[in-house]
Amino acid sequence: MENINLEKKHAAKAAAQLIKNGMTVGLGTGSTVNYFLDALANRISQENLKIIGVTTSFKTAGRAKSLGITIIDIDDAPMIDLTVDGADEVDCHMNGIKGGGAAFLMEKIVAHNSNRVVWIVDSQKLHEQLGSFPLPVEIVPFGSGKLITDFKKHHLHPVLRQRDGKTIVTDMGHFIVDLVLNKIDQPYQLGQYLDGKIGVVEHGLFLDIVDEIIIGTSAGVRQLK
Ligand code: ABF
Repeated sequence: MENINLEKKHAAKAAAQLIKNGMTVGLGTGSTVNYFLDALANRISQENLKIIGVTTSFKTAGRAKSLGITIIDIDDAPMIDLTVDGADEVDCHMNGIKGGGAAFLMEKIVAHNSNRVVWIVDSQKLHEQLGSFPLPVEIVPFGSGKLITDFKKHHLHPVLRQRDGKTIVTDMGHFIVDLVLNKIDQPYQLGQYLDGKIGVVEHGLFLDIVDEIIIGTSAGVRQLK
């Protein structure tokens, strides 16, 4: 576990070096991003950088504010120069699965409105093929039972995300269903199918979105571009 955290820290510190004075930065969600926030806060204070943050979750907003990072609403930001976020799984085609942290709807909106998107991941996140990580799908609570039944009919193996027996509700007030697929042969077709489903708000397939993936290693980092 220690080695994974070292890899996360290496990736996070490398991403913090991409930040330039005056930037508006999209701040992702997750433990790797938390290391990025620490490194960013250090740079801001040591170099007196003027940075504005746009967050992807209430959790990140709280952590960023506690670190003294100025946060604004996405609609008050003319443009997001660079978004740094984590991921649950990435492949060599620069596609990924996100949503283990239940923030992928806001993450996708922030990424979509960013000039550049960089993911920071540990080496365990890189897979030959997407799908070993269950695919998160954010759904509207109304009619969720029927939607889950429909997913079952299509052999998508849906599991309603719960914690301690209680259904998880996202920052935006929706439920999450995780599709246990093991492997995804046709990610683009699956993404189009989910995009068209009534009741689906967003899914965790991030296809053709990221510009660079920084993979932490025990000795440093390597990049996928
Ligand atoms: C977030 O990064 C989520 O989409 C994803 O679950 C998380 C990865 O988590 P971690 O960095 O803690 O491994 O953006």
